[in-house]
Amino acid sequence: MIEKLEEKIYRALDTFKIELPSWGFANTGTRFGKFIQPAAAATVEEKFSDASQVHVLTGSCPTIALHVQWDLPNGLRDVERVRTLEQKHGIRSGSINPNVFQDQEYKYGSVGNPDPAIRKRALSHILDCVAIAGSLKCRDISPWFADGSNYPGTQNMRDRIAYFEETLKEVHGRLSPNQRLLVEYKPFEPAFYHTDIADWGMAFLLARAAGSQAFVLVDTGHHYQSQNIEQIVAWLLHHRMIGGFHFNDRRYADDDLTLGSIDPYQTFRIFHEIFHYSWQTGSIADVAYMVDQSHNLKGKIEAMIQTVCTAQELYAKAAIVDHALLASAQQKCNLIEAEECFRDAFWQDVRPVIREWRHSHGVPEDPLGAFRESGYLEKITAERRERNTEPAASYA
Ligand code: RM4
Ligand code: MN
Ligand code: MN
Repeated sequence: MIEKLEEKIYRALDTFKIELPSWGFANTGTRFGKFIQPAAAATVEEKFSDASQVHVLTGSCPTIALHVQWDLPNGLRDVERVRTLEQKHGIRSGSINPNVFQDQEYKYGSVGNPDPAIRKRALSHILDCVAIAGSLKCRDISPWFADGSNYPGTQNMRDRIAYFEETLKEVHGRLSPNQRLLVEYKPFEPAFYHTDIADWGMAFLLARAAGSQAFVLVDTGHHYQSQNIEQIVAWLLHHRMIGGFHFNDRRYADDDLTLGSIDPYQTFRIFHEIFHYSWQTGSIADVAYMVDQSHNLKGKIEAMIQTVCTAQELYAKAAIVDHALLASAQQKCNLIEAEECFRDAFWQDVRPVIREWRHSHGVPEDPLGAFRESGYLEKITAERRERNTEPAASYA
């Protein structure tokens, strides 16, 4: 029995890759202020360097998500530089994130803006992102739209749906056959009355309208309180419309807290849906696992290592659910048996097996401890301290 669990965990972790966000290594904060960290990354080179530390120590984070405006401010002209960084730091560029929420022009929206010139500007930026993704050989273009309005009656919501459909179709038309468009939703913030893509249903319909290479991206922090996220995942799996995740945890809103710090059972339940789907259908769900967290109080690299380790633990727990037993208990409506089978996996201490797995893959058994001993933090603190006295222009 023990042997079998180990095998399941090894198999699961062997293929579990987690993408890190470049913006998670930079100085960020709340709208009330930023607490500057002397070791924060300010350049794309520093972001690559920090992300590569997490990969070296965990062996599970071979890609870094890039925000074009922050990381490739000169667009395609910065691609060569990024390629050099990929080589130098041994990690690749992952999802390419357009940024159509920060410029003054986007005050009343980007793709949903009533002004056709601004919609065009947003489209052209997203198309640049498709081209950047193409030349960096990245599969996913992952836009998040801040579009919405703050007061009832001030915008035509139906018109804006049509604008989104139109633009996303155009973007989709430029994808190469291996690329995907991931449509992310968020219920509110920065818009506080209506948000154009507020939930998974809207994202689903827009992705459908865009074309067959468009899928939904689930950011775990982008839901109302107590929403059943695993049920959303189940629906998206059923329709083969799930493209990926932005992982983080939340207590109140889009809090960007460390995954599993508030509700690890939630993450376990999401992973379970994915494993159970694979077990039942015999097909692996093609899901991109990405972190979307900005830690403004915790040390950024340490928090990322913590996140990756937590994700691995919860993924491993979901991998050891006895699917056959669970399915038969569900079929017979043996509620206690089903629930205990489920809970049993969640409460297993998988950490000793994960430590062995790490050992067998030549990475430190304790990535956080190894990071603390590596001296990397002291080195970058000394190098970056002087420059990091003012907040950088990043709002993640
Ligand atoms: C948003 C959203 C996006 C991320 C930005 C920076 O809240 O989660 O995925 O790109 O933040
Ligand atoms: Mn996100
Ligand atoms: Mn978010």
